[in-house]
Amino acid sequence: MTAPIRIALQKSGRLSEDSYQLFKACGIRFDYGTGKLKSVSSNFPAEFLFLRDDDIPGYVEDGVADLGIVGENVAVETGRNVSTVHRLGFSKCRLSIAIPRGDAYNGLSDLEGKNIATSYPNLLGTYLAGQGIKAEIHEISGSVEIAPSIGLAEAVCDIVSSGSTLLSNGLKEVETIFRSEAIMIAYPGLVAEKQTLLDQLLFRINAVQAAKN
Ligand code: PRT
Ligand code: ZN
Repeated sequence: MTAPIRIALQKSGRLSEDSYQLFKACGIRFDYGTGKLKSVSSNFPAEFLFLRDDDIPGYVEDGVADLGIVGENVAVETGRNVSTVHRLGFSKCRLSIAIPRGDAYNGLSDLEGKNIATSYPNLLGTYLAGQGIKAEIHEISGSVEIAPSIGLAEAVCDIVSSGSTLLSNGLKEVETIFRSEAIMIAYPGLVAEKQTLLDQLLFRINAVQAAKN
């Protein structure tokens, strides 16, 4: 019997519902939202692990999970060695630099020497280095948008979707450095049997996406 393909999904957050709905649309049934950390599909050789999104690239790099769904922002930031096998088109957002609404902004050189708070030090560092800008990157794990108002930083670099969080914190978006959506990642060394299951899964996902468009 073929070993099931192991798929890591976000337990609870902005990726969870759309990830579940994607498998449902593919006709793959499993228990979801029961608080369990693992669920086995009743009609496809797959088992699902429910994890924090930040941990998913590491599980997939190590081969503990064969596949995972994460935001591309998280996949790139963690720098793990995983393959991107499909772009899923949901959880779209951007990573942007924002500054206090009242501050003047004439271009990237205005960020030179500034202290920028972010949870994405690698993505921001790579971007600034590519643009030849030297700034201080202050890594914080959450509530990045309040950093300027409490004097912790002069700018922020955070995920933006509607823009309302920036607005309500008195900030304005000045540079978009990365555009993201949910992606499916895979362990780069999948054995042939698992690759066959992945191919079957991707065939169904493509059909679901084609039917939507
Ligand atoms: O608990 P766990 O660690 O699993 O989840 P998490 O809290 O780290 O992540 P979660 O569920 O918030 O986000 C998962 C993924 O969804 C992110 O990595 C992005 O790829 C994507 N995504 C899409 C977003 C947003 N939209 C989003 N709006 N991630 C975060 N936000 C936050 C942002 O950080 C900011 O605080 O929402 C706020 C901005 O939203 P707007 O609409 O006010 O601009
Ligand atoms: Zn997270």
